Amino acid sequence: MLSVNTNAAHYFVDRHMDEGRGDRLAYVEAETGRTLSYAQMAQGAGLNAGALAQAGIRPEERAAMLVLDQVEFPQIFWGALKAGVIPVPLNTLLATLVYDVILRDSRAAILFVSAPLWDVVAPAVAENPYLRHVVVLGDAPEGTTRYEDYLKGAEPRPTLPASADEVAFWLYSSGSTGQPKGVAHIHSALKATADTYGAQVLGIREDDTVLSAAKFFFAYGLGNEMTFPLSVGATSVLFTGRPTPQSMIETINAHAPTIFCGVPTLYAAMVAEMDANGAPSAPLRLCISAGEALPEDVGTRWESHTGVPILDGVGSTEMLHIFLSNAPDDVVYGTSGVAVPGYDLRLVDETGAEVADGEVGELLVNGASAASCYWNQRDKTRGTFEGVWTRTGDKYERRSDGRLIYCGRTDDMFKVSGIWLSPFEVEGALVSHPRVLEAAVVAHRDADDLEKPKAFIVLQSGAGDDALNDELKELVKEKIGKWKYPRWIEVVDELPKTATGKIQRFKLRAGA
Ligand code: 3SK
Repeated sequence: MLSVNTNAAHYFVDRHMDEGRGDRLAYVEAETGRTLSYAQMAQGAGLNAGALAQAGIRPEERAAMLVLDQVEFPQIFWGALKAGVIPVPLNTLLATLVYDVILRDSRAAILFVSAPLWDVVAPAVAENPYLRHVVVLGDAPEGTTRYEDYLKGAEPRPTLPASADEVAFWLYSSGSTGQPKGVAHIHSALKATADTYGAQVLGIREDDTVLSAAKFFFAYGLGNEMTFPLSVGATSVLFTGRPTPQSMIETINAHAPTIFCGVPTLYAAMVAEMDANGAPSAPLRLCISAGEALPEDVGTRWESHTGVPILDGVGSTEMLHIFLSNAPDDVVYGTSGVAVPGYDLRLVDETGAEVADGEVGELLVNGASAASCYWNQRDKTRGTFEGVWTRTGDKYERRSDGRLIYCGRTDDMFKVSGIWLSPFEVEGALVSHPRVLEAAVVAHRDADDLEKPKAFIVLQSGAGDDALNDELKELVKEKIGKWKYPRWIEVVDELPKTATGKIQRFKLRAGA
């Protein structure tokens, strides 16, 4: 009996050749104009699979990828899956010390690195006992191999069979408070996210073009510009540099994507840019947001500028993509929406009992895209993956209409006068002020050693003063409750964030 190969590379790459999509455009690089068709991607992946074998990299060994968003990324990634080698895309914004930890922890046997990122990883490579090959995309420093030379002489390889449950790739979670954790994902998880969020929320189609500000190395970006478009034969525009409001608007105008994927900080800055200089002229079909909750005001202003809603959603590296979201025909800003079809959600208290509507509980999720474990971290694995349920560490409240409201990370919540306070709610009120671009709220002890909210704010422009502080305190009192106003307000140039855009409140707490 003929059975379908459940290696994910078969579905996302090889299948398009059998179904006649070879000439379609899979990727275009916004800054350089370089392109990659579906046929070129399939050929490149086959060649990469052969090159790994030629270099002596065996199935289940790890291939670290410190690679920018460029057309080589999908070829290396899928080439590894075809060969049974585990690609480990790395956040391109980390420090040398963190690369050192990750390269040792993963025991990667080969590293692919984009030339502009070489200097930051080089000291970690020099000390590493496991790497047998270092392949550089671009000018190769001494002791490394140029990508083109590495591919020379390799014979293209077909896709090895892989079971649906077999580990396919890892992502390191950004570790906002601790050591990075290698999150191991199985082959079938990729298709599971495409079949659920990709098909049933985005409704992604072959004629879509996606632009994602989030890069490949982030689970959010991997879905946006790899799994979802490749599930239907659509096109992705790759933006290699740092996304700024201006560069994103220019790229939207130049490439006319139908789907734009951003994060709240970027949307807030783009809305400010549009207030000054107008909206992009190219028409979008849909916009999505994740990483942290989207402030209501940002969603409303974006939609009034562009005429297109932002679907705010929630995902995690552990669940691979979004499992809780607003839907295109059902957007309520200020809420995270409802469970994505295919996922079950529960809100529980400290004892594990389900909380009632209107009460705050930790969000647990059950779905086919859950990771199989954290590599070599048994306690953390057991603390997060509880049977079919994955703990998110996020606190939510369910409204009577079934929509969930974000209340903060489990460890960011605190009590004021005995009542739980959600930093996120106070932040939402603060950013509704036209002069406030971003806000973060943490607990700070007053003269009586009691915890009260303290706000750190980034202004759109200009400096803060007492009058503005008084205005903001009144605004919070009026909008969300008298006891919730920040007793202290500090203006800062920027907020500390993980590379994926989540505010690191623990850093503010430490210095608050
Ligand atoms: O942070 C999120 O909301 C997210 C969404 C999709 C995939 C991964 C993550 C962390």
